Amino acid sequence: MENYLYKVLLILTLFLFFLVAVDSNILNKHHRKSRFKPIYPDPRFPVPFPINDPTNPINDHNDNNNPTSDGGDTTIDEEITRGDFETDFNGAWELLSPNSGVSAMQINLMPTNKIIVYDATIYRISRIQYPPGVPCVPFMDEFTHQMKQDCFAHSMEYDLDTNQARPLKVTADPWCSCGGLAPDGTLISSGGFRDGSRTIRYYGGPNCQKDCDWREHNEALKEDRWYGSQTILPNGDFIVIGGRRSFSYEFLPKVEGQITDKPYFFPFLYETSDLDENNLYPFVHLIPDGNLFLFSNNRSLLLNPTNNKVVRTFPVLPGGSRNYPASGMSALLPINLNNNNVTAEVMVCGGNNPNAFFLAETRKTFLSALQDCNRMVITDPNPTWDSERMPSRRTMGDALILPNGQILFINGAQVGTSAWWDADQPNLTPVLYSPEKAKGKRFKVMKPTTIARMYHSTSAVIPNGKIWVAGSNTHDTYKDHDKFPTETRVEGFSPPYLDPKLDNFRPQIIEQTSTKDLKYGVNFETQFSVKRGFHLTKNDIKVTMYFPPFTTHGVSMSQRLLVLKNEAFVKDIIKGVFKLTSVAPPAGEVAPPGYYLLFVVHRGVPSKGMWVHIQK
Ligand SMILES: [Cu+2]
Repeated sequence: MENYLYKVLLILTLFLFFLVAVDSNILNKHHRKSRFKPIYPDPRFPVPFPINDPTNPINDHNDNNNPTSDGGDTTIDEEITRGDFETDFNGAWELLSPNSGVSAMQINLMPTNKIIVYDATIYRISRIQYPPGVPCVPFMDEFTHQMKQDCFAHSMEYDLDTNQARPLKVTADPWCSCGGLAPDGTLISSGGFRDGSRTIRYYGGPNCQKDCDWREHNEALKEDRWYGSQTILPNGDFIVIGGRRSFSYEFLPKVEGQITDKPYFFPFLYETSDLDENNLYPFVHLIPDGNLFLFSNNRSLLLNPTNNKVVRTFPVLPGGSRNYPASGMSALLPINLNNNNVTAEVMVCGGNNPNAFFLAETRKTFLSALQDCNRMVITDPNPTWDSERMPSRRTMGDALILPNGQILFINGAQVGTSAWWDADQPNLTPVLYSPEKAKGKRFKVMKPTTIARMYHSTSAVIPNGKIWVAGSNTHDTYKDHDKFPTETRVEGFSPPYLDPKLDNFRPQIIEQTSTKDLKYGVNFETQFSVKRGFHLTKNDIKVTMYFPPFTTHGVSMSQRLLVLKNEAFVKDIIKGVFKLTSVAPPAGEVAPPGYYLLFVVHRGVPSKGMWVHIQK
């Protein structure tokens, strides 16, 4: 009997608890619609995550239709897809280095967190000399016909941790060349000017661990590659396409020190060359079916790099010329691997009139750069260009894909073209582009810089999510005093996602317990924490992988961002750790082998990048 009474009491108690729980849930639901702020308990006991602060100005609980905050509601539906955090922070600039020694004409971020920079050697000057013990380079002075010594470094390794530059030695002129990061972490650069026009140069990788320098192999290419484009292929090899009067492409040798096999004549490059050329540094994007999208001047096509056949052609992009020297920008939009049919969409923006270079060169008349920005889904059966207007005109800009999938247009000028002294009115104002937003709402004007970054300027996404901005030299030498002096200053630009107010929502990858060696198509785990991530669900998190491009002349070669498919999501509330299982990209066509920066993105707010490596 006593036993029976106990049981009844226990059931009654449980029932009461249940009622209280239901009631508080109803109250919570009311709070959601109420204009009154909910009252928050005093966090007297240690809790795994800080309790929501209703005074925080960040919209923690917006949804796609209603981006206004109603305070710190805590009832979250697992199925809800919430929009990205909105912020009115429009970026910030800082000076990272007052003088990096070498003007950054060509750059590539390395998995060592160093940026390899090189300029042309033809100037025979920079702002940093070889250290003692490194012999100078003898050269023939073209004006005096005398042999002279060049003791200036034209390349350097920029350390992102210390912002210090270490001079490097490059001799065969890599002026207006191209390059890319090989799967083993070697930077491979090809082409250049005169003695460097057929050079393949190597830096770092397994052949060198510490204090590396360039390893140059001259006459390794079959044709001159001055203003050519280099792109990584699904198997990790490189193709190098075009260059001045080189209407062909070739495949870089698989082994360092060997020479290429043969050039493949490619009429498209000839057909798209006009009086001002306007077909140099063609835009090349590897798309997930393994074909290469090639854009030159105003035309584009799809090339199969394994059988060298043109797969299809695309509609002409009207409005002007897009490649060097008109110098527009292009990017492959993020590849979303959550879609069943993986599509590929490209964008081509800015540039100038086909005659703009001639007028700038001969009359110093600088035509206004183009202001249009165009997208095309190239995997569509009947693709067409969809055009919009950028907030400002831009030539010689960079189009960088940010870790969260936004595109940043940065650097360049508003009038004129590429080449020395051929532009004016620097475009000091970066523009952020959100490709997923509705047309008309995609562009956001950022805070301007004060330093002109025009011809021979560069920029790069670095692991902390900032943009490294350097270079700009509109002269055939180094000028200290000029309207546009030769720039060796390095700036850092923080995009809106680095708003300090978003820091509590920023994921932090726990590198020790996260997978860094990925295999195609195989699930892998990333662990991370978020200070204010108590209510985080799988839908709030994206994992992205960024291939660090080789950037020069407004072209970021091999640049791509992949949005991975997430499988499982486990919260270990006690430890404050999230464990996310994602599917590695399926194949080299989607993600060529090599090093990528992996980011965990929480509703648009990216973590710091972690280096991962992917292969078969
Ligand atoms: Cu150039």
